[in-house]
Amino acid sequence: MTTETTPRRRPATAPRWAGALAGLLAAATGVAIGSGLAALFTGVPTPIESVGNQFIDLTPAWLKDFAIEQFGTNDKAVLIAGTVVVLTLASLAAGVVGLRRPRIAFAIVATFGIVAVITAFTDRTATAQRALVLIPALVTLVVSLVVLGVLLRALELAPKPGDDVPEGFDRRAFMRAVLVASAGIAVGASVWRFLGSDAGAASRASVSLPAPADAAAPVPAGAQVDLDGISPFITPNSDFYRIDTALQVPQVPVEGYTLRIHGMVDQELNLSFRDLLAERLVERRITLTCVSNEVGGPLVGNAAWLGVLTKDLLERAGVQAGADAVKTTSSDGMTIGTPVEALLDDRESLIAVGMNGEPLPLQHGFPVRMVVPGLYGYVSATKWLVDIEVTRFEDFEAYWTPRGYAEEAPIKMSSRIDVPRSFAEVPLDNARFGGVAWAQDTGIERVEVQIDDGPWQDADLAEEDSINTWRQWSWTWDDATEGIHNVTVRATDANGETQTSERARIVPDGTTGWHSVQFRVA
Ligand SMILES: Nc1nc2c(c(=O)[nH]1)N[C@H]1C(S)=C(S)[C@@H](COP(=O)(O)O)O[C@H]1N2
Ligand SMILES: [Mo]
Repeated sequence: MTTETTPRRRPATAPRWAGALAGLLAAATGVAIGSGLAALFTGVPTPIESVGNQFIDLTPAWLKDFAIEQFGTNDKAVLIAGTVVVLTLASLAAGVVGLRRPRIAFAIVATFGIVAVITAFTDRTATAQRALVLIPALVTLVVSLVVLGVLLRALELAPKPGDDVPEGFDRRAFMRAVLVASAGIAVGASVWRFLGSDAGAASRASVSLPAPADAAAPVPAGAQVDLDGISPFITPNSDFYRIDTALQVPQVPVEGYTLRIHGMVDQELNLSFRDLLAERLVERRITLTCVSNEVGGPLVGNAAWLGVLTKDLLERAGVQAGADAVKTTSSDGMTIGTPVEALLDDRESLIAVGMNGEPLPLQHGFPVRMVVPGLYGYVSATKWLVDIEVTRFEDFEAYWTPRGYAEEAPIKMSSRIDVPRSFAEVPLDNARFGGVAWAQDTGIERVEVQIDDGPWQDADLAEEDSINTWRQWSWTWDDATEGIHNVTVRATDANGETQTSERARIVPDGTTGWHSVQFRVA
């Protein structure tokens, strides 16, 4: 009698595409079900978001500015897409390798799952309980491994009955598992997409803001230059630039919202959203600017903000001697440091609840944010604001400080050409130019333009709204000549300072230099 032995090592393997599919489905099922689960709760990021958030926090300043420059406000979509591409490639590869060496496949998939768990654990944006935040990541890890196991098993080559030559993989078992995994993906993705928590949006829809006790005066008629293509004096909320570290827009319902003011104060204050609305509300137009704005860039906008004067609240709390800073924290764990002086002096810094007549849009900080005239957003404009600690600069580091940015950063005077756009054609008989200039907290006194290497000529200034808002300018080139030309702009503030032509980079405290645009007169 002879003993038949089945070879231990599989002599041949199922086709590579089947292995690749197994890997991909394993990862996709895990991620989809984990994301569906996360979406059901408020303040629980999906595994991909947690990985992205960790990536954002590890991103050095130069890479962040490169990303903003390359992708503008799509930087977040690009980050998510990049994460998905890496995951897809790794899972395809894991599946192919898994045909021969299943352990390596499990190791690859487990590594990604563990990264998801770790990043969920450290995710500063999560506002739900940590245990709840970990569940989607753990589920992603387990589901991916199980699906991988089932699919690879079905791909093992079975011997022909009564023969030791392998017949092929178990096509039926494989197809069954593919169908089950696909159904899991569909369910997870649908829950994530359609049943996701929108607690912030729902809450916002229920908010109605009282009329301000002290409304902003109407915009002076002369503040808006009549010129096609110039930025509107008031930036509509939908066009307002958005910059933050939030991969998923924080959902902060007003129900249960508390703003805590504490630290070096005589009396700690805890204010609900309702308490804030009951304060003396003022409306002020203030031009917000991002430190990452390149010369001539779009990261600046002007809005009417409704809110409580920071001064009113801080004076009530009683700022103690020796405090020089305020550390503010958002619901998503972002921190910002602001000189306490800027919140107490008469520039009228705000704890804002409204933007251009509406509750703050979710992306712009609903329900509460800070707005400080004259300071770049990263040192003043905390969105989704929940905590104000009066302290000293030497006692803390705000989010961007260890990433290479200055601790204090007043907005640098700047001017921008809106018309013409780069390489636009300008009519010979109506060569009009225009744009905006800003020197918040000081005011713009003069704007000059230069054609090619010609003399500097005074532009017409639109009426000033306030020293905290940008000011429009326009200019007509009466003796325009055909051909390609260059226009450059520079501003002078109310102190008589003129913008320097010297180029400064974004890091550590904002750009300088003159904006130039090339165009053709025809
Ligand atoms: N919570 C939070 N607030 C934040 C930021 C952020 O990343 N998180 N970014 C700041 C920066 S860098 C800027 S320029 C302004 C931008 O405000 P906006 O998006 O409403 O234009 O918000 C500031 N407030
Ligand atoms: Mo910014």
